[in-house]
Amino acid sequence: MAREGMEQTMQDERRAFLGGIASLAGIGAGVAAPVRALAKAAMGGGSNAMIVSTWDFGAPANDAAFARGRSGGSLIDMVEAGVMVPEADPNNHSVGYGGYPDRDGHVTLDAVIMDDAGGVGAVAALEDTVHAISVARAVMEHTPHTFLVGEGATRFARDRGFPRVNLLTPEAEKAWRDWLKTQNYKPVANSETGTYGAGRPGTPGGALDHDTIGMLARDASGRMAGACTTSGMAFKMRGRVGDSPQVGSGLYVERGVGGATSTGLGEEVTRTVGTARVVASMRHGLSPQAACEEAAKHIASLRGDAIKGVQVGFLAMDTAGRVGAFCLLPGFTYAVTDATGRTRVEKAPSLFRA
Ligand code: SD4
Repeated sequence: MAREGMEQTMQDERRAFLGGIASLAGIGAGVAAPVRALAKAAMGGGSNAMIVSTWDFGAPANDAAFARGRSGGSLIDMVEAGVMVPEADPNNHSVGYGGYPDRDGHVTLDAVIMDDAGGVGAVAALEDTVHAISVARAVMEHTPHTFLVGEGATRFARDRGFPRVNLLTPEAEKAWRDWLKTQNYKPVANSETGTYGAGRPGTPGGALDHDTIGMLARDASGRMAGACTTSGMAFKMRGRVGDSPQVGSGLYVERGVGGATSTGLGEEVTRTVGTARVVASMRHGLSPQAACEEAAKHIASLRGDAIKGVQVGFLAMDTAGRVGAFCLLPGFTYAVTDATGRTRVEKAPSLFRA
C-alpha cells in the first residue's frame, strides 16, 4: 500500500477508534466495567513525563509519546501513540505493517497495553490490522476480558471499526519467499539494530529476524503505563505467541513500584515470566538496573548452553524515574526521553561479551 494510503487508513482507524470512545462516553451512569476501566486508564500523563523504549527506533516513538503527553494525553494515550510509530512503519520488518510473516505467509501481531491501576488489554496472533496496540487498548476498555487471540481478536478488531489492511508488503513477501528456499530458522541476536528496510543498511531499527518495541511512561507524580507490540519472530510457526503480549513477560507495570519490558527471544522470557520478576525485585528494593541484571542472570543460570547466541534484553523504570537495562549479549539499545523532552539512545550492558 502506498504511504498516502497507509496514512489515510490510519486516520480512518483512529477516527473509528475515537468514535467508539465517544459513543461509550455517552452511555451515562450505571455502566459497565469497561467504561470504568476507561476512566482509570485516563489518569496520569501530561507534560514532564519520562519515557523509555527498546531499541534505537524507540527514539521517534518516544518523541511521539512525549508530544501526545504535551497535548494533554494520558499515560495510556502516550504509550499507545508512541508504539503506533513503528507499527505503521513499513521499513520496520517486525512491528505491525511490513512485519515479516509466519512460515505460512501470514503476518500476525502480538501486543499488550497496561496501566498501573489494573487496566490490561492484549491481543495475540491478530491479523490484517495495522495497530495491534489500539486493538489491545480496545480489549482493555471495551470488553470484560484482558486477552483476545487469533480469529476472535481479528473479528473484534473488525467489529470495533479497525480497517482491514493486508500487512504483507512486497518486501516482506520477498523475504519470506527467499526464506522458503532454505527454511532455515535461527533467531539472530540483535537483528533489531541491523538493516532497517530492505537495501538500506546502516539505519537503525531493522529486523531480519525479530524485533519489538516495549515502552514505559512515567508522569511527574510517579504514575506509570506501558505498551509492547511486535510481529514476533519472522517465519515463526503458525500460532506461535511470544513474550510480548503476555503480562509479566513482555510487559509488567505495578503502581508504587515501576515497570519493565523485554525484547529478544521471547521463549526465554516467558519461561521465567521475566518482567514480573524484574518488577518483583524492584518491589523488594533492587534498583531497576540491578533488577534487570538479576532477571538476565537467572535466565543464564537456568538455561546454560541452551541460550548460547541468544539475545534477551530487559528495560525497567521505577516510579522515581530511575532507569535500568541489561541484556545477555552486547547490542541491545534503548531510548530515554527526559522530562524536558530530550531523547538519547543508550547501550545496555550485557552479561556475555558475544
Ligand atoms: C518475540 N520478544 O516475539 C519478541 C521478539 C522481540 O526483539 O522482542 N524481538 O519473541
